[in-house]
Amino acid sequence: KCQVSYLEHLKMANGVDKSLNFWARSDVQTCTYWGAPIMWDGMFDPDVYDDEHMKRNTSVALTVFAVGRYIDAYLKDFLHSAEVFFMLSVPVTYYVFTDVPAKVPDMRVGPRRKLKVIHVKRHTRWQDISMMRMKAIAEAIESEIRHRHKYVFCMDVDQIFVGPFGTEALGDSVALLHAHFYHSPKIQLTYDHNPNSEAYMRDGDFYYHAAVFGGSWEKVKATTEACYRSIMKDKENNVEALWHDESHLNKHLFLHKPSKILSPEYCWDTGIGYRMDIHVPRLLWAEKHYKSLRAP
Ligand code: 2GW
Ligand code: MN
Repeated sequence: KCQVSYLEHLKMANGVDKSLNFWARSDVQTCTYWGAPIMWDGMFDPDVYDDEHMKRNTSVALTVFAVGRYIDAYLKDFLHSAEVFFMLSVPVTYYVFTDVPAKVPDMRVGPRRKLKVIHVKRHTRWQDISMMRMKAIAEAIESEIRHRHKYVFCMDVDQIFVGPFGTEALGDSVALLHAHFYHSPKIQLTYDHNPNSEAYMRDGDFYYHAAVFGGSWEKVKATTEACYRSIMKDKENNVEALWHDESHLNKHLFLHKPSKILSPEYCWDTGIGYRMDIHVPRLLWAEKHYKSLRAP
């Protein structure tokens, strides 16, 4: 399944990723044709990653948006579970973007962890709430995050950590395989198929889920800025990509290949049912209450 040779792997996997065992899993694809590891349980020793990142004094920013009804519906469970499972070996700052700072749970976080609240305005259309995250993240990286953290992860709030989501997930540019499409033939991938949109794609590598992406602050800044620019161009042209920011993210990551990919273990939907290749679910989709949450 791997299309690059043993030597090429060792050349391309830098630093701590050299410790990966690409052959530990024969049931799934563990690397891309451009040499990026696809992280499946069994391929890595989490302690090796923790030791290395502790040595390097790595610190991580985790951005999450909770606007309107999503504050009460999801934020508390997201943050509480992140305290138990998200990158416990390194300092972490949660950046919570919200329209009502007073409603952010007043919680005590672990000793090397911080919670910062950033006030954002609430867009009327939910599509804009989702898409405009790109702009707000880019601005927060520029004004604050880049001075404090080497890495940034950006996540949807409607999910719950249920297993270790550790430093093995860190990399220069990190994307996640969408749980619904990791076995799908390319023809079924829901890229944007409208040639008038900036997100238009005729071909792709994988279908990435916008619920989790990350990387060095430089790469995440470049990615979020590029997506925001494309979103605004689409607005000028009166088009909207099929899956909003996710379509733009997929286009960007097709043109700028991620250096590390996370398996759907890192964002699993239990609605799919049992899958033999999902050994350790680490983050789960929370239940959607579309009727109440998406009502006008
Ligand atoms: C979004 C849709 C409908 C109604 C409300 C909202 C909404 C989203 C909201 O009222 N308040 C809010 O804070 N959000 C934020 O946007 C929140 O962080 C949420 O997790 C994120 C994306 O919306 P979500 O999770 O409802 O959309 P999904 O799970 O279908 O997300 C995928 O597709 C989106 C684009 O349509 C994004 O690309 C997202 O990253 C994908 O996971
Ligand atoms: Mn979501």
